[in-house]
Amino acid sequence: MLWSKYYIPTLKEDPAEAEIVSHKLLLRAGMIRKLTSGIYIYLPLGWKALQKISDIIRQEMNRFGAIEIRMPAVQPGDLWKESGRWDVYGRELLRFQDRHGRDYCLGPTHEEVITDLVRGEIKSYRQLPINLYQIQTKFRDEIRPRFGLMRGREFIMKDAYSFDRDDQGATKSYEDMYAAYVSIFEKLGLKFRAVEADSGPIGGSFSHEFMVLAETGEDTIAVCTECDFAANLEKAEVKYADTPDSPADCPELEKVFTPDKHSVEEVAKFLKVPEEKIVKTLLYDADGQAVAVLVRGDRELNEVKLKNLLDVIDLRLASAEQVQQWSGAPVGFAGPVGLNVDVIYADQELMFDNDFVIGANEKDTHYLHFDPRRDAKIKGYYDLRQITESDPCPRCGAKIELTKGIEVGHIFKLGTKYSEALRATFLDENGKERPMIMGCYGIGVSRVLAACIEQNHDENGIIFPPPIAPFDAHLLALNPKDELVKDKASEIYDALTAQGIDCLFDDRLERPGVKFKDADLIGLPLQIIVGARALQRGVIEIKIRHSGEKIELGLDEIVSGFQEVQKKVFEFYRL
Ligand code: 9G3
Repeated sequence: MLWSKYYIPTLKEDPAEAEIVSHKLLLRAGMIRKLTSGIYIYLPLGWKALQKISDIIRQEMNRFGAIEIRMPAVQPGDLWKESGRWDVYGRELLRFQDRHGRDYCLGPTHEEVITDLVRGEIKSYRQLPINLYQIQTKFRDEIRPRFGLMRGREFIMKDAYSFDRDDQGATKSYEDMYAAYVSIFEKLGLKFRAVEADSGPIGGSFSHEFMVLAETGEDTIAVCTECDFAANLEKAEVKYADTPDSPADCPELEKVFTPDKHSVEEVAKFLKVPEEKIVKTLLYDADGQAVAVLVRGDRELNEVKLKNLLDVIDLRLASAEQVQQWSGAPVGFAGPVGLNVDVIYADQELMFDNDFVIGANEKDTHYLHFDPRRDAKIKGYYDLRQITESDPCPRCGAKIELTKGIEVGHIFKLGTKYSEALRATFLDENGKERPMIMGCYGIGVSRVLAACIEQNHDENGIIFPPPIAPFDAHLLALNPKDELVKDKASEIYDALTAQGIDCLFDDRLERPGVKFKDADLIGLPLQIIVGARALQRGVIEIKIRHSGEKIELGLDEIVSGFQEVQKKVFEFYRL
């Protein structure tokens, strides 16, 4: 493709509104342009990369027996009313009416649509299992879309849905999709980890997220240094190697004056006790219930674990008024003794310890010598805290590490949540009517492009792994006014193209510096540089974008030399 006949509007500067590197580089490399908040136009280079990502996904999904379909973006509200989700989702679900006044939404996902299709078509166990998928735009009206393709409102998703006759079949479907995802992300040339994840409101019992490892990732994952344990921090369970011995007996509660000492740090310093001998009392409004949670002062509560324990829709920190009302004291002095709440839970770490400092439910006052089992009505002790790097791996006990990731895939065992709600049933071998067992499997296709750039860039621009790169090679004719250079570059272009190498030929009448900068910015894996001086020495130069390494090739060995270097690059990405 000749640059002069293509459309790549590169930018010299970072656009002001771009906060993260992938957003900056997608704009500067002329790959996307914003239409409106959270909604983007994919320009030629961006669209070409997205098509390469989609083709790899399609190839692997088909290989694992999934069948491609295409569902509408516009969905009838009636289906969402039937599934009960019309009233569960708020303004994130973009709703509208047609000319007859009927309700619709712009599809944020397609469980209802696919289940409605299947309930009308599948009647017998002989027709199961079936796995249908699509690659389609989704719309989710995020309050604050930001970070370019990372968190857009309209985005491209591959979403697949499996239907099985029994749980064993559903597990097989899940394992097949897990294997397909591993293969997809390997073939995309990305460094990733599959991690145990929380299923959230979607329902179902089990899920894995696929994370592209990048320090700018929004998610934190816990990864074991020895075994293959890996979990999203939201889900990572904390295991106690052994039950610590029961503590010594504890002196009686003693009130102490702690003038204006609210935070754990202030109280610890003032009373000269370590933070782990303080117990934080966190107050929550859980679907209207007043809930107190006790965690050690040096620990973080994991709100996802709490939400799953309480099984509530709406969990929020108590307001200052609620704190005053429930504890009788301003924020910072709440404690479990004499607290006016519906229920008190504690992190399991407190079960075998005592002699803690707690708020005394009185302004500027704390208690010493709190013994959880003696002094408070604790409903139960559960794993409620955030795992830390000093905790042992919950599987093998070895050291774990926390690292950042970008969620690009999420697979769920759904169970019968939608097949029951929409009565998608089949007749089994004995003619008995049963609900189909479902699974659903998503990949954020447009987010993969952003995550790929977050993981693969340097100060000069993008460094595309070959499978995602919009072109295989970037051919630069440094002085196109020089007939020799121009002719040789065109000859190389034709020879590479004849070998099936997809080449972007920068034939512009621009200075070499501009061409070098644009080539590094766009980040194709290999640059082929044709310059007058090198030609006089009978050579051209190849530059490997990810390492910066430059290799000279004689004019008679260009195609074979290029293919040699390309092989080296593929090996680097373990392709
Ligand atoms: C909504 C809105 C936003 C949503 C959902 C529904 C996320 C919703 C979860 C899923 C689960 C899986 C199939 C592909 C893989 C992910 N955000 N989810 O259900 F109405 Cl506004 O989408 N769906």
